[in-house]
Amino acid sequence: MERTFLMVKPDGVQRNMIGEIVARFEKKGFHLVGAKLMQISPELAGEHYGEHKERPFFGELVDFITSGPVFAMVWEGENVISTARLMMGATNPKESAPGTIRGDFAVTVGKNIIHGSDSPESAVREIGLFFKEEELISYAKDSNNWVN
Ligand code: DAT
Ligand code: MG
Repeated sequence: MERTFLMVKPDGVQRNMIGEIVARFEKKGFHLVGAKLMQISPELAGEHYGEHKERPFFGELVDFITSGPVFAMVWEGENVISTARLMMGATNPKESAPGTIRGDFAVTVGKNIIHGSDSPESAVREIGLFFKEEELISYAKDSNNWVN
């Protein structure tokens, strides 16, 4: 079963969005296998956003993502990587559709509430950056039989 890395960013934590965001993925039918509130170090931020190192907003991005605690999660489910991206909405909240997390709750690209892996390769890389193997729990849930 596919897994993805999702994270409520510091703005989402400060705006009391953890519960709302977890609820959306739970109700969708995805399966939570790991979660923790954590403070990202500048080193981890640089690695996580390594693909953006040369972009003009990189410094701001690292400052922002380290500006307060984040809520890091791993979710499992059929097509969870691409479906979670759809549920998040476009990167720039100016373009994210209503009904998506960013479309409903964010205004500006610098403070867009949530991160989600954009491909199977990023998912594996990001899960490995944020979680130890023993922090991810495989468990059965009867309700999954009513989803898949
Ligand atoms: P996403 O978070 O949708 O995967 P991304 O990987 O392209 O988007 O960029 C990572 C984050 O960087 C994004 O969530 C917000 C910030 N960002 C992207 N483009 C930006 C821009 N033009 N100006 C400021 N911040 C930007
Ligand atoms: Mg990205």
